[in-house]
Amino acid sequence: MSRARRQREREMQQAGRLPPGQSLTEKFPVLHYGPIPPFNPATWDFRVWGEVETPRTWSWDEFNTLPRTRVVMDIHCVTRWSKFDTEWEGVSVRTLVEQGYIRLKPTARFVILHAEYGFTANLPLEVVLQDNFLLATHYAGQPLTPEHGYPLRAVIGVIPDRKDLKTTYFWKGAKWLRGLEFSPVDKPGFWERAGYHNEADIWKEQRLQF
Ligand SMILES: Nc1nc2c(c(=O)[nH]1)N[C@H]1C(S)=C(S)[C@@H](COP(=O)(O)O)O[C@H]1N2
Ligand SMILES: [Mo]
Repeated sequence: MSRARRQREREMQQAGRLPPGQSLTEKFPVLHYGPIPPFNPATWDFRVWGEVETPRTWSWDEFNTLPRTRVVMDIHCVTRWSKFDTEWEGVSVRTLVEQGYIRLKPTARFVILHAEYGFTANLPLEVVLQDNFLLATHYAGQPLTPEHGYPLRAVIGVIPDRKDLKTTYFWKGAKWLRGLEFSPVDKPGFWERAGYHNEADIWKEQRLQF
């Protein structure tokens, strides 16, 4: 617990960037259930299905030709650490929709994130289409490390000064992501079924659900 860390934490609090019950970390903790999956670029694919006009699959090479976006945001873990000004690069779902790579049916209302080993997380469609949700391949200018989700993970965080965007705790950012299911109905994911809050709003401290 360094002086510098506490000083920065106070600054973030005064700037209105520290959600209730959180504390600032300069590390990047690793949290997940189960083992880290291997990655084989020859067999990896990314699937989009459900309430879309055309279900599709991208290979790893194809995924890397999609339009790219860089976002800087604050991430907030339900285990009470917050990390500020983290830099992510990858693919924006909104861009994919706007540019016609994904054509949504009007019945699409929720997105189920599917990761390796059957892990899922769920979010409302409007959150997935926000600027603070990204399918990330890079963190801080480098490819993701295996423990943080290489080759692809979802991320959601706060873009400072964008209080209009909904932000959830970081667990909704599925690591080792393999696909998006657009659904007419909500389907609670792995942690949500284990008792974590379905909405997970960081400002309302929606941590657990009883
Ligand atoms: N595939 C997968 N993704 C996951 C999880 C998991 O168990 N499996 N855990 C989530 C949880 S609980 C958290 S807090 C974040 C942690 O991300 P990090 O390890 O990069 O900090 O990943 C999320 N993504
Ligand atoms: Mo977590």
